Amino acid sequence: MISRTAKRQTKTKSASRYSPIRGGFPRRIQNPENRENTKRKTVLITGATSGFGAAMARRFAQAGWGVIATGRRTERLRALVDELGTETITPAPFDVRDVDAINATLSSLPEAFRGIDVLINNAGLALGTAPAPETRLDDWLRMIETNVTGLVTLTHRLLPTLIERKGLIVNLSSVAATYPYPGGNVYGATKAFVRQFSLGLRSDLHGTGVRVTSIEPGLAKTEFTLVRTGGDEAASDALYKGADPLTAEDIANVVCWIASLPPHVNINRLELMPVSQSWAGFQVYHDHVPRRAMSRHEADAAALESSSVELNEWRNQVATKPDTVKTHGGSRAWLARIGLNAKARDLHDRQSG
Ligand code: NDP
Ligand code: 8X3
Repeated sequence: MISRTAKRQTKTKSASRYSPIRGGFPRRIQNPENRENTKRKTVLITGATSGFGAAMARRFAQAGWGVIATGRRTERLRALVDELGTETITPAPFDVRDVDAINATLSSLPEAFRGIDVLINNAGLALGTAPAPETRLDDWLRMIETNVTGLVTLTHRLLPTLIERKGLIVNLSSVAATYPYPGGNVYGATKAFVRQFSLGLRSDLHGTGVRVTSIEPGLAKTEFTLVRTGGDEAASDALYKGADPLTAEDIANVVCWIASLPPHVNINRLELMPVSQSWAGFQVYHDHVPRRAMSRHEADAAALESSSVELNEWRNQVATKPDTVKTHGGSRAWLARIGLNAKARDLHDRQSG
């Protein structure tokens, strides 16, 4: 006959084998954070190949969740699986704009990852910082297809399972949804859609037990700015340098906290910024001052001046090797985005006499 103590020890031992990080039986885990031996929950994270998404994959794995990681860059998904283990995370590579790929991938998930409790609609991007008349229509359409159409497609596909499991939907909106800035045009509008869609879903899902949250971060250092500027590392570095921006881990911690709240608590909207960021004033157009958009080089000069890069060195480079000059987005919009409007205006005024 096995004594009570021995029984307890056997139970504890087998529970500890179910470490979500090292592998083991995936359906029932001991949650390292609340020490409860509960049925493991599963989260699907879009855009897990970089930034917020990758940090969330790690954070949820650490908290004992099963993670379905999506994104287009399969080699990065593979690296996450190597890091976290096949029992904890499964890759689901698809482009959120491709409905057939979404359906095919979700239909062939490994059995242990089929019941999805939390959907995190994180995949998204901004393209460009130019004012509306100077943008490329293709960029606008791609932002809408990814940030809006992709997000609603996946949400629609997963609603039945989320309702059945009284799940949670977390949508990545942005401060750009609420506070317009020059050059934010369609990006900000897609994020306003995401915020409003989240609130609308809350209404429609009333009584189902499904929770919905819109997360609205400000400046956060990820690959976001590299993507936005078409790979301009100098612009990305200048934006984050000395600003102590939010990190991907900050966002991951917030989202994981939301997912771990008791089922009767819904965070509707959550806006967060780094302490270094706050709001600037309105811009006023005076009809007696001629409107002249800053040239790309003027904008760069102002950005560089303010980001403590050697302006003279840069001017020299413009004069001698203009083709090698890295630009910062090429418009006042970029400066507004990084809070340099006043500097830009000064420079503009000085240069135009
Ligand atoms: P990153 O560029 O680091 O990550 C974006 C992720 O989205 C990547 O994993 C990328 O994966 C994925 N993605 C982009 N397009 C597609 C697509 N068509 N299909 C599938 N996946 C796609 O940026 P962040 O981590 O910063 O951004 C995450 C979210 O947070 C975005 O929605 C962004 O708008 C929002 N946000 C970001 C802020 C910031 O300052 N960083 C602030 C506020 C909101 P892959 O390329 O492999 O497909
Ligand atoms: C990203 C934040 O301020 O660059 O959504 O638009 S911002």
